[in-house]
Amino acid sequence: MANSFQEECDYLFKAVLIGDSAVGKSNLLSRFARNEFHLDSKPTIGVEFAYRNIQMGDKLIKAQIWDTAGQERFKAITSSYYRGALGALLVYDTTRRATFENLKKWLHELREFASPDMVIVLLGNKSDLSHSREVNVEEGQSLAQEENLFFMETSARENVNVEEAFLQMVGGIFEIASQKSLQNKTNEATNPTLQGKKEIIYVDEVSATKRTNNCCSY
Ligand SMILES: Nc1nc2c(ncn2[C@@H]2O[C@H](COP(=O)(O)OP(=O)(O)OP(=O)(O)O)[C@@H](O)[C@H]2O)c(=O)[nH]1
Ligand SMILES: [Mg+2]
Repeated sequence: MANSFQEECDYLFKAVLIGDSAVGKSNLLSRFARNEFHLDSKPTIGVEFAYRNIQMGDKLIKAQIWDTAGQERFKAITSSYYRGALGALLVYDTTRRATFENLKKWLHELREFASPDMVIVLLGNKSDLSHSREVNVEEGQSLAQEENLFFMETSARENVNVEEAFLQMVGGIFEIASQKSLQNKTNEATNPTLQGKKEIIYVDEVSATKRTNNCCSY
């Protein structure tokens, strides 16, 4: 049986997880990709990937999600990490104010390395730990409003809003990709020399070597 990577898709979207160390990035991803949660997970070293196929209308989307360490010592990989990414989940820990204060630094990095029309969802994770909360939901909401981001509080542990967060991001990317595809079709109609040409833009070297025949990214 084909696994989710081998299955043919209409779109391949790359997205990244970012945020300070131990905010729960890897557990959000393992919850979304495999419905797993680990209380004793180790800090991520280097970069890891996970895939999940998502049906949106009549299109099958393969979401390729990149996860890396929040620790400063892994900063050297930054530009390749963001290359080709169309979405980001920016995560802080609702029980550690410092991770919320550091969001400014992450937003600065996004502005420097990411595409300007990237879909960004801000996530306040560990909402299950209400007794040790240090950041109110209103603070998250107001930062998101100021910075023009989507926002949600999540719990990877209790599986609250995890699916919703990833789907919001993928849905946002899909909307932009559909608009671009419509625009390309309009251009083809007005410029006959473009007709029949299929545009395939590779996300990065990794997906270029591994991609299935029909996958393309926008
Ligand atoms: N209570 C609770 N704990 C969580 C939640 N999400 C993650 N954790 C715990 O927080 C710790 C760090 O989680 P990770 O997913 O490894 O954090 P990370 O952001 O990937 O960290 P780095 O890889 O170092 O950047 C682990 O002990 C997890 O079990 C959550 O929603 N609720
Ligand atoms: Mg991690």
